[in-house]
Amino acid sequence: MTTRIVLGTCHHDCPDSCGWQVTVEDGRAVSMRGNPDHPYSQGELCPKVNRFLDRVYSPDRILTPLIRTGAKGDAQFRAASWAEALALVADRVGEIVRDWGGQAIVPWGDAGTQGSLMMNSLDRRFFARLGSSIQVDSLCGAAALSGTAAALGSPLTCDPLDVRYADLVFLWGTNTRLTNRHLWPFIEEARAKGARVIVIDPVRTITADAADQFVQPLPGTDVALMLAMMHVLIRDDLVDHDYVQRHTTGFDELARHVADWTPARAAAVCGIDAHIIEQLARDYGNTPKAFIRTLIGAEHREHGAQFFRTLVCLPTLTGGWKHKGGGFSRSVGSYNNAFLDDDSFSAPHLAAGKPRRPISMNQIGRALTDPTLDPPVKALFVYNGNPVATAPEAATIARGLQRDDLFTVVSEQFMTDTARFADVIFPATTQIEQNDVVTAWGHLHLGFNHQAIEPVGESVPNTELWRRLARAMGFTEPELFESDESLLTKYLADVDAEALRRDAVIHLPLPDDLRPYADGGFATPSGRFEFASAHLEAQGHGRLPEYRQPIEGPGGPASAKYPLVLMSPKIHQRFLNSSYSHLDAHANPEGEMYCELTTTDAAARGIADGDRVRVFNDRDSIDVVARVTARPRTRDGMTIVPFGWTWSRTRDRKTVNVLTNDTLTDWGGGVAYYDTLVQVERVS
Ligand SMILES: Nc1nc2c(c(=O)[nH]1)N[C@H]1C(S)=C(S)[C@@H](COP(=O)(O)OP(=O)(O)OC[C@H]3O[C@@H](n4cnc5c(=O)[nH]c(N)nc54)[C@H](O)[C@@H]3O)O[C@H]1N2
Ligand SMILES: Nc1nc2c(c(=O)[nH]1)N[C@H]1C(S)=C(S)[C@@H](COP(=O)(O)OP(=O)(O)OC[C@H]3O[C@@H](n4cnc5c(=O)[nH]c(N)nc54)[C@H](O)[C@@H]3O)O[C@H]1N2
Ligand code: SF4
Ligand SMILES: [Mo]
Repeated sequence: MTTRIVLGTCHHDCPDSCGWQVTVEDGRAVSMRGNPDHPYSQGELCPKVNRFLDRVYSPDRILTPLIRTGAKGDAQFRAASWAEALALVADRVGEIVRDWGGQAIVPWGDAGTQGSLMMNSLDRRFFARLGSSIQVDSLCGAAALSGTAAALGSPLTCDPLDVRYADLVFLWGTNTRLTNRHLWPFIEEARAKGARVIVIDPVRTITADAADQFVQPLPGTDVALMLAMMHVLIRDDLVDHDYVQRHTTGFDELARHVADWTPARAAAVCGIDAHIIEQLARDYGNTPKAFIRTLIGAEHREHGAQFFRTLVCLPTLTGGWKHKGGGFSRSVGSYNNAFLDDDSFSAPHLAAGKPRRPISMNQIGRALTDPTLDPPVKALFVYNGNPVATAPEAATIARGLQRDDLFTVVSEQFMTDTARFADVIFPATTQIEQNDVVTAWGHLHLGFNHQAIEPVGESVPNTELWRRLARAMGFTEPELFESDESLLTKYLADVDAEALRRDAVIHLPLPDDLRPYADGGFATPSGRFEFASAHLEAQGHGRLPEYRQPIEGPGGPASAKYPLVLMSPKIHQRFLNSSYSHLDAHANPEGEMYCELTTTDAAARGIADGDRVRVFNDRDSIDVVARVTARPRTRDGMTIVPFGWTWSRTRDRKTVNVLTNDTLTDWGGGVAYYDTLVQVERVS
């Protein structure tokens, strides 16, 4: 028997990008555990990935190409050979290009794998060669990035691990213990030295339960809270005037603007006590090493980017950026750009002379059902994602996918909400069956993933799928067939690739003392942080940070009919977006899809804990069980249906995203999932 230990890196769309080691005996992976030498994840994985091998060897895995035999959506398929499935796709796609032009073909890929090769490399070339439509916008991260970068002039923020030096930690719209769990020990390290942890979230999360203080504003009202905090900071002179004078513009204008934003005014908007706002501001202003941590939770709103633009004003006013353990930290993925040659994956010349229109991945339902779209979408390729479960307006997406004249190709490991609508499914490998490089967005390490086992069944890595499709289409350009090794060599030209392959993890070659704005250096048009910004005003985002209400919110036109704000955040330990919810070992402990209500809202509707209820709005309805407890996670006027259950686990084969809002965010191309209003009623 031969036994090998193979080092790898988790590919999931998760800030932690943990290191793992796979034990392989005679070609079969027999165990997998965290890599104890990984400087960030330190030998631990998570309740999702601890059972990864069950996923790899699951009897439900898709292991051959599949061709549809039943009605669209019925999940009825027959196994086919690669040759037959490729020929069918080449035929149909060739016909569509001839009859409608390349733009009738739309790719939809997300971050189901964050490995650089498998997420987004040869697919760019394949779709450029086809002259397809271009996928734009983002389900995750774009609004946070844009709002931050608009204010700082750059998307770069502090090293999350510097939280360990903080004296005060704000976890603002992020559920660290669930979604970024390997950062928690660094927060505990600060706490052991006396730091206080404050969570600000409309939902009482497991992170809120572990904090020293939990502040629960009404959803989407944080900008008012931030403006009032600035009011207090300026009123009580807790401003670093030297920093402000040297590195910013527009302070006087900001001071006049926030003069009206008294704690009392914000308290009425946010639904929290004015004295809490006073205290938050004073604690923040009196603590040089006050660290603000966030990820993406608050971006999923119509004014999602404004949240981030406003939030970064706080460390700028107090000079918090100067201190290791101070400042502001969100995704640090952008640090990779300086070291990795992402452009080496593109081959834009393959699209020369071909018009390419943008199609929003967030509004794919609209694109599939829009009778005026010219050319209409005639073929859709879905990979690394499950839009019917994860994108908003999912009922519209499902309706689009049922069109007889639409040809849908999905690359998947499992029969997802989306795959069940496909015409052809290609089997995809899992991370332990392929080589890749993984950039992290929750820490500053780069990971390598060594292939541990041969592909299971007839599954192939995504790159191989694009090569096979290009060959089947009769394309001949060599760029379409470049090997993974060759792609990696170019991509990694500027990092220590040898150490990366050897240890499967390296720290990005950045200084230990990162503090990106300790001495100003804001890359805005003026070279200063612009509290009042002419260029943001010109783009329609307001000269100053402003609190705005969403159209689909309390007091808005739909609120008389649909009085409850629906939050659909990630709450499950064992699901990763919609992944894993199809496996019994993960889904059974999470129980049934539910809707949580406060006792007051439940009583007003005659609903008791465990009742069957209908959650609905004009978009659709879902049939779930009510959860009503004495200690709710919600506030009155809000309800929660956690996001993650897949179709086969729900009563009516629908996920919460049939109800959510596909309005794009104020800027950045994010989407307003959480600005969704619903009504809930008991089903008798
Ligand atoms: N277990 C598990 N871990 C995951 C994932 C998963 O599905 N399951 N998904 C991964 C992915 S893709 C991502 S992007 C990250 C996301 O990581 P996070 O950003 O930490 O997670 P979210 O749950 O999207 O949002 C965090 C919190 O934002 C809150 N929030 C929503 N609106 C507002 C608001 O207006 N104001 C404030 N203050 N808070 C608000 C929500 O209630 C939620 O608790 O997590 C990753 N980790
Ligand atoms: N209501 C609501 N909706 C949300 C969110 C929310 O908080 N609330 N969060 C949003 C966020 S932050 C995100 S990031 C999105 C996530 O949305 P998606 O990216 O659609 O997330 P998943 O459901 O995990 O789907 C990933 C799929 O990729 C597949 N996959 C994994 N590896 C590979 C591979 O190597 N090749 C191929 N071909 N496929 C692979 C998996 O099997 C899985 O089905 O959801 C968003 N949707
Ligand atoms: S899903 Fe996240 S926490 Fe779990 S192993 Fe992967 S990177 Fe780590
Ligand atoms: Mo995400």
